[in-house]
Amino acid sequence: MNNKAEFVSENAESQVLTDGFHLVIDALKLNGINTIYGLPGIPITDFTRMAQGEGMRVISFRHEQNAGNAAAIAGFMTGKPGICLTVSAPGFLNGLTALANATTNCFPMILISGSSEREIVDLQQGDYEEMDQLAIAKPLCKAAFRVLHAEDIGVGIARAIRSAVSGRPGGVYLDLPAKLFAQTMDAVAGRNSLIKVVDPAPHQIPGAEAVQRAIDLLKGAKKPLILLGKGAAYAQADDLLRTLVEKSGIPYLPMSMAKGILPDTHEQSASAARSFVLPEADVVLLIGARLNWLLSHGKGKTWGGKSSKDWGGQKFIQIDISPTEMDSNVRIDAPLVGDVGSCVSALLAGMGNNWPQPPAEWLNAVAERKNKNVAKMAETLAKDPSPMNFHSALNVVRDIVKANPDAMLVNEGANALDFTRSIVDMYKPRKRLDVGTWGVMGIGMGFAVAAAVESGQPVIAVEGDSAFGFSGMEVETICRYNLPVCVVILNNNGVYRGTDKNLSGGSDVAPTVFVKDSRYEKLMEAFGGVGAYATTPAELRKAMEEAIKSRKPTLINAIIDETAGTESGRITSLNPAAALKK
Ligand code: ADP
Ligand code: TZD
Repeated sequence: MNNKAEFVSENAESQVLTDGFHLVIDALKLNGINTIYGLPGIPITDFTRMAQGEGMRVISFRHEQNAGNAAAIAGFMTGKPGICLTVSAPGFLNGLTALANATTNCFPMILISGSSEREIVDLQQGDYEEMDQLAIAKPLCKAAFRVLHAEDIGVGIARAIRSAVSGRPGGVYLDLPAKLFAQTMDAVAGRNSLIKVVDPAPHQIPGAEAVQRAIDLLKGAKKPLILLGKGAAYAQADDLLRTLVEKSGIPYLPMSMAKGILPDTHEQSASAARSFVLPEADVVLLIGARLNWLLSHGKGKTWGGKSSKDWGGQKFIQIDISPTEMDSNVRIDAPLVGDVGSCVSALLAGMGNNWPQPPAEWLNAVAERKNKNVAKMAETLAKDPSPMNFHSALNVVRDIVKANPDAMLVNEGANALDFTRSIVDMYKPRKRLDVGTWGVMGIGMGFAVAAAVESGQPVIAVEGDSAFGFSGMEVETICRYNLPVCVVILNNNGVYRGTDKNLSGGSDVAPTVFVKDSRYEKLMEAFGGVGAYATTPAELRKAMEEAIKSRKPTLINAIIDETAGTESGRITSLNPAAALKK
């Protein structure tokens, strides 16, 4: 194995050569990409060693899906594509779920997989880990490329970067056959073939007419509402968004991963009055948020419609970088196509200095509903039931996040997700990372690793006990890199709850039930981290405080009432059997 970026060929005297391994490393570094999340094996083992040798951070995982999730969320946090590196066929497939999830969530990432000999794959002659990976990846990502020649590596990486971050961000697949890595070429020609991508995510400026249309609609509103989505968080236009909200005086709702763009304690936040403002609002300004299932497709009872398919009568203004997002579910009266920063700047310029505040009647009605709900929640949080329930445990997490607003919060589960989202306030942008558009389980430890690596801040991962199981083995990774991750498992002995019964009366437990009183904390202890067992809020608080202070990998097994929680959390109605009960 050659560890040097350039070397003198033994055959052609004095010609300095480079190879495919180093051209890939150099191309990534040239574009400011210095971290790889992956899992070694043929044909990329040497690549991982060399990348580390060349000063890149190579974070090695126990399963590719977790490496892929780490890369995806690194992309969301930084706006640069996160890199996931896998071996061929099975490793590639393990990474593919994360790539598809990244694309669905508009997170920029590049899945780089080594692949087998093209000639053998294409004739289907049964190579080691044979698979036509490019064809399989294509429908699941934004773009897919294969590089066959060392001199094309620069172009391949440049195209992958641009595809991942320009326009609507997403996942890109880059296929690198084993033979490519060992190809050599003249070092100077190699260096010259690399591309430093200029302006990878160009601003997209909205048209003047589109801006005026949006302003006219907003100005005439009696009950305006702003909805911030994770596209707004991704855009890193935090100051502009805050100015827009405050200058307009309009109540706003953050979607889950948009929490913290403005602090959740902001007086214009209408989160605590969500079910009141959605059906009541007459003009809704969507910023980087799709009208998908998470927003009931912009219609139905949530929006004041008479039945589940009816339009509620409100008008929509939508800021999105993707023109085809408009009208995807309901009519968009004022589409504003462009990047969030450019669109919000244009709106602010058009609003001028004397923008009228929304009618006091509307603001008072929102405030009244909000205060009532906040008081109700405070009452619930003040209770101290034994055993703990979601509220009493999350009241502790809420305090810890308030005291540590720079900490990252990772969150997955069903009830563990829904309750955390509504109870734990966020104070800064891009701090809350969760299951996203698919509601996918398994992002937990991958996100936690990347959150720690990319931010350097303590990470709190609030996990349902089922959710944790999908990526739990990565606690070894967390210990290996000594990351300041505190995993809190809200343990109620099963999927959703731990109390289901076997309908046949047989001896197997119900499909949703786990081993009772599992000692998850011992998993962390097995690898040298800190394990804690908490049955009261006081024990949980103490363990979390210690974890944040010490920055030691910690897993707290927080024992929750096994009857607490509902089927699928807040989306019970999406279970097909719910229709039978109607
Ligand atoms: P949420 O789940 O928080 O509602 P979604 O993932 O549904 O958010 O929507 C995010 C939207 O943001 C996508 O439609 C995407 O095209 C858009 N988007 C992503 N980045 C930008 C950006 N920089 N400027 C404008 N829109 C963006
Ligand atoms: N598999 C994948 C990849 N994603 C999923 N969303 C599911 C399965 C189904 N599922 C949910 O939607 S939530 C959940 C599963 C298995 C786990 C809920 O149990 P939990 O959380 O212990 O994590 P709560 O707090 O007990 O509800």
